Amino acid sequence: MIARKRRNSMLRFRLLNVISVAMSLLLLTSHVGAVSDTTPPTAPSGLTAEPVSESTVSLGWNAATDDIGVDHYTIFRDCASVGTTVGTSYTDVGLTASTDYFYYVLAYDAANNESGGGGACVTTLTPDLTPPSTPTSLAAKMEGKSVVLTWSASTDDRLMSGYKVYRNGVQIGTTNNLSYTDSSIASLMSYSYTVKAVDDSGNESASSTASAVTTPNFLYFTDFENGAADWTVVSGTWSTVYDGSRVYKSSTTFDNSSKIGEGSWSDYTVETRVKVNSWSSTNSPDVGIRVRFTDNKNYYLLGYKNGNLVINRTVAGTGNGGTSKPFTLQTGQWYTFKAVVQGSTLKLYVNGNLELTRTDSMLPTGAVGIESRFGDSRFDNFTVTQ
Ligand SMILES: [Ca+2]
Ligand SMILES: [Ca+2]
Ligand SMILES: [Ca+2]
Repeated sequence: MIARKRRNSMLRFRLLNVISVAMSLLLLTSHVGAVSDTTPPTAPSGLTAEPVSESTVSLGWNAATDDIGVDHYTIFRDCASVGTTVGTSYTDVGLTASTDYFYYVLAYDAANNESGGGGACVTTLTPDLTPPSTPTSLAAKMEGKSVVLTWSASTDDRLMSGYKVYRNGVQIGTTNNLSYTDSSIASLMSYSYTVKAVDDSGNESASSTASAVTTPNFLYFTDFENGAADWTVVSGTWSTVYDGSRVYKSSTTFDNSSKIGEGSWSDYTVETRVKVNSWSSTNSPDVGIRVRFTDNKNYYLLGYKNGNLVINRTVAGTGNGGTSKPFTLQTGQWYTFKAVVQGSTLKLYVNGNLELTRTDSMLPTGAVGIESRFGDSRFDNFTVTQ
């Protein structure tokens, strides 16, 4: 009943409408007096056909109406039905690139009365042979015992799919984001990272400019996901709790400290994420990293104490004023504290900024640890490197 050639489609479908209406009238006439539904739905109008890709077309139309109710729509491609739906859209897949297709949609009621309908022509897109632009601004930096990569977005003439991440030329992952965390790293390694962009058709961009890191010697690392059984609680009470991930939490009493590592250690860098949820007293509360930490009477504290950043020394249980500067530590906010001890030089960094330096040689060696007084303090990603 429907001509196969796409050209003259409008004329052809006007003819189809006429035939359809005539058939409906015929059906009506032959069923006079019957209670069954003999009135077909109105024609679905406003059919649109958009090429989504080289092999996919997206169809949409306005709902038909019926005296009883529209039951479903059937979608025809080049005179053959390709699917049915109760909605007013349809995605036709598995098509050939750069090819013309002709669609029409008819509505049916429960008695299978068929509406008239108009058609629409569409040409699928040519194959996407153009790769995305090359990712730029790739930067690799150490965070805890991971390398975190960031880069700038690529663009594509069609649709972007994602990114492939390579380390020393070997693909290590894929992502749809503009960052990637490589947690499978070892001490004293040189890693060179590159990123490629991939589009929806699988075309790959050139490799980004490489960004390299040399990893430090990791003396110790924990993200506390497996607890803290290897730590030695020196004072107070500590537990691991969930706070975005597992973290190591102090009690809110006066003095809490916990220790890890070897008493023979001398020069190293300690880095940890730290957050104080709340203070339980204004009586000189503090939180920070202990280095050259032998026992609760011999250590340096690098951190926050009562409105200041400090590098304090305690020897044989006696503290001194140390080095300090005013600092506002917001409760409920994560900070990164870093303590660097080399010989007699001690440095405190907060969020990557060098805040305090102190020279002192009274404690030459000792393990590392953390301290919290009168605070609900949480620690995570505790890293000791050389
Ligand atoms: Ca009907
Ligand atoms: Ca492309
Ligand atoms: Ca954690």
